[in-house]
Amino acid sequence: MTPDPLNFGPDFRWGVSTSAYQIEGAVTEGGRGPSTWDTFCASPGAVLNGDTGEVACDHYHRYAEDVGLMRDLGVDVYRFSFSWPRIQPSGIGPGNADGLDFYDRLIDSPLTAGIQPAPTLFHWDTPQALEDAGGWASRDITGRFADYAALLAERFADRVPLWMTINEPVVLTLLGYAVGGHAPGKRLGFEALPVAHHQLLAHGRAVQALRAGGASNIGIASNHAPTWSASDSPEDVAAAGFYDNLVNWLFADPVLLGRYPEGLGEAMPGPVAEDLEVISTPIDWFGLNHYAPVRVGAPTGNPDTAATDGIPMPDGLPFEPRVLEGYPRTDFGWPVVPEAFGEILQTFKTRYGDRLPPIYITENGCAINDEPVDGVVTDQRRIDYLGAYLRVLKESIDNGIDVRGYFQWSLLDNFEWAAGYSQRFGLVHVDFKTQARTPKASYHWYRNLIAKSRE
Ligand code: PNW
Repeated sequence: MTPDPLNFGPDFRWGVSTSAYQIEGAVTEGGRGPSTWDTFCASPGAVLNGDTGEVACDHYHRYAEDVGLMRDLGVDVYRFSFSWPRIQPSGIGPGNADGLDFYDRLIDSPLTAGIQPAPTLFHWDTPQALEDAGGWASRDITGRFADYAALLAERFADRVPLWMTINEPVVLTLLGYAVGGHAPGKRLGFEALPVAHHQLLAHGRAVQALRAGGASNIGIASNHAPTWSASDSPEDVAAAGFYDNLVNWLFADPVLLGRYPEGLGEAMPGPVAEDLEVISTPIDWFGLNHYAPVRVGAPTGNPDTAATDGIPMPDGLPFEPRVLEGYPRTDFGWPVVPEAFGEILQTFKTRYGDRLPPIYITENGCAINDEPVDGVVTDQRRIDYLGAYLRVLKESIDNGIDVRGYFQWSLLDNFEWAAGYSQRFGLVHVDFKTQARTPKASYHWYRNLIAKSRE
């Protein structure tokens, strides 16, 4: 009998991921302060159809039902994020009692169901008051973030077995501050590079504060994908190499090697050498979010082949993302390229060698927007996607890459940032009018896969 290519064995940990602003709603309840995403959503034209996270999946009130869905799914771990403005409404000072109480419930409820809570400290919803004081462009926020981490450790370290500091610092840097497609909507171009440094420093300071407060098993959730050069020409290869440094190694090298890729450290503010010591504070595991590879060439300005997702780019960039032809696409238009998942894992192993801690896949998934028909959501294309990506993951593990767990993005259809509710990443369909939850075919498929791995 051939072994089941999707049997990961009994020790592999299965999970689902969510984030606070994308699912909680209740943005004015329990003393929560405003976040940059509340502000961004209120700005006309910023989010598709004027959608906002005001209600989202109403997870703030319906978390118990959602934990029930996870229990029936059989996952080992639930990745969610703390909303910083629920804990500290203006990003500073003592913890807000109602906010802390909510996260007590969100931690205790999975634990009671046999699921380990795995919170991320920050998934892009910066307290607006901190943004008004300079946000991630200002070094001050790193001290605020360390205080916030200390407060969380003090309250939750006894019950949280797995921690993540920051989600996808590259996306906040580039979309939030360089090109403005995400909150806070700044268009600083390369002047946004300090935002990367401050998030990395905040990460390092938070690792230290969490440990000092008794927390252990700490990682980061950083997204990475291969950069493919548009051709073998020296111009394209150089452009792709620059882009690769900017989106991948700018964020992983400082954490894992204590240095910036060539040419990028010079752009950073502060005592960079000392900061790198803090940034490279050892972590226990590296969380990798993976979606799709990017093809990049030298600038041509040809609008037919340049791919910018409709976001106007700053002038004079030394690279140009290109449309990646020849692959199926998700409903969001992202190419489906399972072999790129294996490639980025292998690249991490080669690049970091002994410095690479165990990996968790902290996000992977796809927007497939099937709606219920007679109460049934037959999202076969999501099953095909997950099957193909998980096969590649299993091969990578068999080839010696130390991956300990996988979190599918996402449990629920949710607020997909600038795309609003138009893109559905969930294993569970959410009717945003009634809040009815309907597990999709992919939910039943994932449940079966988890159960079989444990046999
Ligand atoms: C991640 N890109 O965002 C986030 O962590 C999630 O909150 C989000 O819902 C999920 O992926 C799906 O989008 C990304 O441009 C945003 O390559 C943009 C990119 C990748 C991930």
